[in-house]
Amino acid sequence: MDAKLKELATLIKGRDAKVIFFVGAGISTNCGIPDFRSPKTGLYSNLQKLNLPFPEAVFDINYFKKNPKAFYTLAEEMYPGKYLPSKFHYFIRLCQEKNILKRCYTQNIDALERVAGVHEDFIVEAHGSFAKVHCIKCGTEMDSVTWKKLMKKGIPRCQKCDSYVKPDIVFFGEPLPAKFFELWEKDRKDDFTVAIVAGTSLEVYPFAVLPAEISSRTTRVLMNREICADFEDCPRKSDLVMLADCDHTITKLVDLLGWHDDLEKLIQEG
Ligand code: CNA
Repeated sequence: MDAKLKELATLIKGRDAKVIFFVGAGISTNCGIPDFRSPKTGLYSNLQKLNLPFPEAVFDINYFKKNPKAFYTLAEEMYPGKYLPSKFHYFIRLCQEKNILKRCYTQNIDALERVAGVHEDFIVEAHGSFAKVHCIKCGTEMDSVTWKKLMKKGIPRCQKCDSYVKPDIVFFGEPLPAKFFELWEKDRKDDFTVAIVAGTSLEVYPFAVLPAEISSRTTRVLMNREICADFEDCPRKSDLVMLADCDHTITKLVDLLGWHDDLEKLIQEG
């Protein structure tokens, strides 16, 4: 691991370095937000109380149309504002401050990249966010203040047609935002210094294929508790696989980069 970290630090310190991130729920577990699939602590193993027919139903659009309660129970838990970013989120911000950040593709809906101060031009929220709320039938937008107020009283309904409303989080069975496809069409043709894949089981498509589509001239890095997807099935000789807590890995990396104080300053400033 140490040799790999040194190699990564050298790449990041190199001339005109550019870093691109592909992240998932694992970068937010240290913030107190459970991921989906970690055994015992993951959301899927804790969803019994919602009486779901299958765990993914909580984010299934057809299930939601009939029974929105499960999603709303979870939405209250995960609504942005309750949690603070992790070291990893602040490392993404630090890359922005050092002018080496190219993009951050995130599957997360917690918006913690934004909270950490990463500019929205760099962020692709592949599975949407809580930022906007729409009626699932007539498409009318509901402002988030009204939505939050209504949520306190029960399941919010459209004030125009009385159907259910939901935030623009991508459910199973719904298309990903156009921004995801537009930017990936450009980014996939580019060479980067490193692509850091972190905190994801890479089980949700189409996001899961992105690491396989990264240019062969870009060094891929996996910072995860477990090996997954293309890193396991089609490993590249240049891959740097670091199986550990991603905040732990980042702590060591910033020390090697000499950026420890810069990162702490960002965290202190919040
Ligand atoms: P997942 O399938 O739950 O996988 C998480 C991965 O992260 C697993 O491989 C874990 O081993 C690993 N992991 C967990 N904690 C750490 C850690 N501290 N350090 C390193 N690795 C860790 O989650 P994915 O993101 O891959 O699945 C995609 C889903 C999850 C998306 O649709 C998200 O919307 C959804 N999700 C998001 C959040 C959030 O916004 N924070 C939370 C839960 C689920």
